[in-house]
Parts: sequence; structure tokens; C-alpha cells
Amino acid sequence: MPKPTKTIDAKSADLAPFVQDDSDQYLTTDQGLRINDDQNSLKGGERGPSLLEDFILREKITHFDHERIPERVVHARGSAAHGYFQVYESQAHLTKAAFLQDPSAKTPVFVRFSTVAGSRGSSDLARDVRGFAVKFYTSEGNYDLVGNNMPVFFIQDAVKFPDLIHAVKPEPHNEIPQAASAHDTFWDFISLMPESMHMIMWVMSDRAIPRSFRMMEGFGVHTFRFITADGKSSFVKFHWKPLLGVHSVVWNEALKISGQDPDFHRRDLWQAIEDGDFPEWEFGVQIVDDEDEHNFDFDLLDPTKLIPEELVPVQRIGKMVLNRNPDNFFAETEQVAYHAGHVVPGIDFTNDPLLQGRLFSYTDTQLIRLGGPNFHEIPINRSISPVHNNQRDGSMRQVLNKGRVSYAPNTLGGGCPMQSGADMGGFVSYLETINAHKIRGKTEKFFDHFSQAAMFFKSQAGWEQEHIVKALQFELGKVETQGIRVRMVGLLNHIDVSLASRVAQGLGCAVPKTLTLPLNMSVPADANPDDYQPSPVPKSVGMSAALSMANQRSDGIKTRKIAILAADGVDETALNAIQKALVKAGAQSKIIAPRGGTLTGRAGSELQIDHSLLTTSSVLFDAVYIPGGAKSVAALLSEAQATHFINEAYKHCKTIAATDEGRELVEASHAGANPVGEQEKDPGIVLGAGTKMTNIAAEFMEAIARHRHWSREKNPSGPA
Ligand code: HDE
Repeated sequence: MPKPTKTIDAKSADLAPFVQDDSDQYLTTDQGLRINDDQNSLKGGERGPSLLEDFILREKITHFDHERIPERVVHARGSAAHGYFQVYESQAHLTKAAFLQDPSAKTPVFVRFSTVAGSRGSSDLARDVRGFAVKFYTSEGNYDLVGNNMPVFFIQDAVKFPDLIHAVKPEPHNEIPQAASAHDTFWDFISLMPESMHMIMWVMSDRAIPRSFRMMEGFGVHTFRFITADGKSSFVKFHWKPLLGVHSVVWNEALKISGQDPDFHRRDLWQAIEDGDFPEWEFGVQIVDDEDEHNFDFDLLDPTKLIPEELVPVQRIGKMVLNRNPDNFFAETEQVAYHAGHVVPGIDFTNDPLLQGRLFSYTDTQLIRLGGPNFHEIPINRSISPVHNNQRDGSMRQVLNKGRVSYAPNTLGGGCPMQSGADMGGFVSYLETINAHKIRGKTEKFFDHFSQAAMFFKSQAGWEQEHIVKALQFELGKVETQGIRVRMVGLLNHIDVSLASRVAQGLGCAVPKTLTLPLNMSVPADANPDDYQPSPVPKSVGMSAALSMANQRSDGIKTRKIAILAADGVDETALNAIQKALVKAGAQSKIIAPRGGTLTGRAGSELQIDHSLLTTSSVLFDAVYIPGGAKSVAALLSEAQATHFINEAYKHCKTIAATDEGRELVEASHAGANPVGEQEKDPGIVLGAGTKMTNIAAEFMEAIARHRHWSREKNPSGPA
């Protein structure tokens, strides 16, 4: 039996021979020839034509001409990092997977986060599902858990995937809009696809606009199987739980970040790792015994349903840490090839019809994207456990297999490479009994499309529900075809009556009394369409606290970004005191001033400015602090951008703190229209005098840890 990987660096060591440092080296051609002049092409005379003979010019331009490969057909925009996974204790009672046995073993991982619909260059902040793909380089070969940040999916069967993606991508006649679902073709498709309703609730929630990749959950989505060494099977759903809590931005903020810093999530992940703030997730499993397969009112094979954590708790069995940025984006992040079908002994598939289609798609798509059958030899894709088989040749083959044998069975090669028994790590598929008709169909439970959508909506906090309503008003408001809007409102009415009426009110349309059937047009030509319509919603629909972000655990203010607004004459004692407290708690602070360069504080000390008001924005920060210093505050008051900064932070429900004269800036902003004491106290506004800095710092940090102060949205008027 192969031993689990013992060292964190097994994959880094494997990559090392391919990593190249060009410092102190001479410039050469691809053939290793040193180049004397890389600035002038070879010409017939100083004013003459370039010569075909110029192999240096030709090589350089030819390589450039071929630098691009097709972007991923979905999940084109992504960012990745290296790290490791470690199990807390042996899971031998559940699975024989080697990487889940030994708590002292660290399995290297490479994790890529992505949006789904946008092109490679699109904004990180699109309203979209996020991909969460983990490649474990285990001692038994690569295991890929290719998941999302939402636990369910739009469709129940892979055969509809191309339609879903065609509908959400930019429309084919004019390639508009980029990285957005707010257009007619998407909602046309969805309004005819009642099975999407649960996923639509997730995608219209703030989960679709995360604050950071580091603050997202991950899910395997499908039900998989665990298999023990004795051959005992159980069903398993996979979860990733971020230790920084689950947090999002608000929609108006997302729109603005897309302009201010479309690389917001990419930069955040990169910078956190560079700063040593390594993102961490706990690995969770929900286990269902084989005997309980049919004991749910949904089908475990239906990827539009989740198993509520209240029914089957999530057991946290290990931890993943991302601690190294890639050396080269293209070679690693762009060329990494994940596949839902890359499994190891101890993990197997179920017959989820969406998963089954994925098992075909991933290798197929790599063949065109990476250009041939040898993409597993690209350094980032190489397994750290040895690869031996008779698959030979093909485009860009790297390995030089020795000998005359490339077939099995053989005697000329001594029968090698040999098959291995299960006791030697050979993969054996789960012995599932199948006795069925060949049929294009699914079980009755697949037709309940609304119960879990309703459960999700009901389980949200008030502000979360309001954001879903607003998102639907926005998305459907962008739809030009009235019939599509009305059909959607009709579907929403089957999820929740108040949801439908609130969305309809924003759209200025009525809620249709009944669903217009047939809705689900993807029925066989000779079938009765009525048999393919949604089932009625059960009377009582449960709640699941775990579905609300409001109930997620959070770990203080670690890695949060705080803006400090200052100008010449700032009270540096107060500024330093707050900065020190923030840094001690693991947060970051940046000094923002009307211009770049350095500031002179009230007592004469020099302070480095991180950003000018021109080059940054409140949407790139989690909170803001304005220290005192009469001259500094007067300068800020004369800058419209400074008041705007506070107005915007206030509108996005962020914590605002000010000491001494700094309060004047808060009072001049919309946040000041709601001063402490006059109305219900806003815990997100912390005002004080510079003499009590320790108390103020503590109150400020406690308020930041709450992420946002949603009660402000009850009275949403105000500039910004
Ligand atoms: Fe994917 N998906 N997918 N998908 N998927 C791809 O593979 C596909 C689905 C997911 O960072 C493609 O290498 C089909 C569900 C992620 O490189 C492609 C179906 C889930 C990534 C493909 C699905 C995912 C992909 C495109 C329906 C969550 C990015 C490029 C049956 C569980 C991986 C590529 C990365 C990428 C097919 C549905 C997750 C075309 C046919 C459900 C995270 O093969």
C-alpha cells in the first residue's frame, strides 16, 4: 500500500526543476544561442526591408503569435494558490483514501477559485457562482474536488449544461453583456426551468458577491461515496468552511469595485499570502449510511438539493492552508486541469446525472484547451505518485518511455507495467447493483423544485431577504421581454408569496395567479408535458440556520482593511494608537490623504501616505477611521472626495470611527445625520475623544468584527 505523503513540499519539489530564474543570465534564442542585438531586426541596409533570414525576429514573433490558448469555456477567470491539507484524525472508519488516514501527513494542494460566466479579463465582482477547485497531490495519485461556493446547481442533468451556459454567456448576436446574468437569454431559460429555483435563490443572495475568496464556503455539490478498506460504502457531501467566516460585499459596492479594482479578489488572495495571512478552511463531511439513502424527501442524486445541516451535521475532519503563490500565472493557474473524475481509492461516484456528465466533460475540454492528450505531463498537473502505463506519443510528449513494449498483456516487458490488486492500492469501482430499464427519465422526488428554494429564502435574515429581492428586481429589471419577467415572478410566487409580490412591485408588474404550463419544455417528444411539471410544494417547509450568512462563525478582524483618512497636521498619537491596536488584532490599515507622498503630523512626525483620495475608494476597505488634528480635518473637509468616502462607507453599512476633530468630518457627512444618541444607537459609528484611545480601539474593532451594520438599510436614503 503506498504511504501517504509525508512532506508539505512534495509538489513544490516536483515543480522545482521547471522553475527558472532569469536574473544574471544572458539573453538567448529558444535554441540556447546568445543574442547580440534584440532591438534591431536584420535589414537590407539601414532603411531597407527586413530579411527573411532573421531567425531571431522570426522566432520571437512566431512564439508571440502562439502565446494564447483557448480560455476555459466556463470558469475562464480564476486565481490560484498552493498549500496543503491535513486530516485531524484517521477517517479509516469512513474511507480508505490514503490522504485521510494520517494526521501527521500534509498533502500538497493547488486550489483555483473562479467566476463562471465571464471571460478571462472580466471583473472579479460579477454576480456569479464561484468555482472552488482543489487538486490534492496524494500518494495514490491526484484527487480533484472540483466544487463551487454554493451547495446546489441550476440543473439536474448534464444534458442541459450547454443550454444553461449558452443562455448566461453574452448573447450570440452582439456579445453583450460581459460577465452578467442580467439579460434576456439567461432569464428566458431560467423562467422555463423550475428546477433552477433553489440555485437562483443562492445566486441572487450575497453569496454571489463574496468579500474575498478567503471568506467563501466551498461545496462538492454532488453526493459522492466513501468506501472503507472492508468495502463498506456510505454517501458523502463535501464542505469547505472558511476560518475567517463567510462574508460578502453589497451589490452597489460590487458594481463600484468592478471599476475601482476589477482584480479585487485576485489581489486580495495574492496579497494575503504574500503577507503571511494564509487562508484556511476546515474540510467537512456529511455522512449518510447506505441504508438511509431513501429516507429523505429529496433524492440524494439530485444536485438541486442540499442535505440540511440540521438533518445531517457537518463533521469537520481536516484543515486546508494556502501558503504559497504560484510562480507563474500561465504555467500554473491557466494550465492546471481539474477533473471531477480524478479520484483515489476510497472515493467514488454516485449516479447523480449531473456528475455523470461532468465525468466526460473535463478531459474532453482539456484536449482542446491544452492541445492534446499529454496535458497530465504539464508540471502543475503531474501526479507526485509515479505514472506508468502504455499511453504513448501524442502532441508535446515529454516522457521517454524505454523499451519495445507499449501494450498489455505482454511477456516481452515482463508483464509490466502491472495491474495492482485492491490491497496494493489498485482502484476498484464500488460494486453497485444496477437492475433497471434504459430510460431518459428521473425519479418523482426530482420534481419538487420549490421546497428547498423556500427553505433557503425563509432561513435568511431580514437584510439577506431584502438583498435577494433587490437582486431579482435588478436582474429582471434588465430583462426587456415582459413575458419573461412575468413568468419569473410566477415561479417566485411558488417559493414565497411575499418574495414574488416584492419583486413584482419593483418591476411594476402583477403576480400571475397560476404558473403558465408547460414550463419545463425539455420533455421527450412523445411524453405528456404534465408529467414533467413541478410537484406542489409541501405545506410545511423547514428552516436551516446554516444557510444564513448572518449565522456563520467569524474570527475577529484578522486581515480586514481599514482606511485612515488624514492630512498634514493629523493627531499622530491617536493615529498611531489605533493603527497599533489594529495591527495587533491582525488587521491592516492604510493612510489615505488628499495627495501622495508623506504627511507631517501635528507634533511634527513624518507619516508615509499609502494612497491618495484619487487612487483609492472606500469600497476597497472594510472600515474607516478619522483621527483628530484641526488642520488635518479642515483639509479633509475641503475635499469633496473625503466626505464622499464617508458617505459611501456609511451607505455600505461599514464601521466608521473618529476621534476629536475627526468627528467633524463624520458630522458633515450623511453618517452625521444619524448621530449617536438622537436615534437608536448605530454600533457601527464609534466617536470619541483622544484621551480614551484603548476603549475607542476596542469598540472600533468589535464593530468591524460584525462586518456590516445592516440596520442602516432600513433608512437607505443619502448621497453616495
Ligand atoms: Fe464544471 N466545467 N461543469 N461544474 N467546473 C468546467 O472544465 C461541466 C459543474 C467547476 O478552476 C470545465 O477545465 C459540466 C458543477 C469548476 O479550472 C468543463 C457540468 C460544478 C470549474 C466543465 C458542470 C462545477 C469547472 C471548463 C454539468 C460544481 C473550474 C474548463 C454537468 C460542483 C475548474 C474545465 C478550474 C470547469 C463542465 C457543472 C465546478 C467544460 C458539463 C455542478 C470549479 O469541463
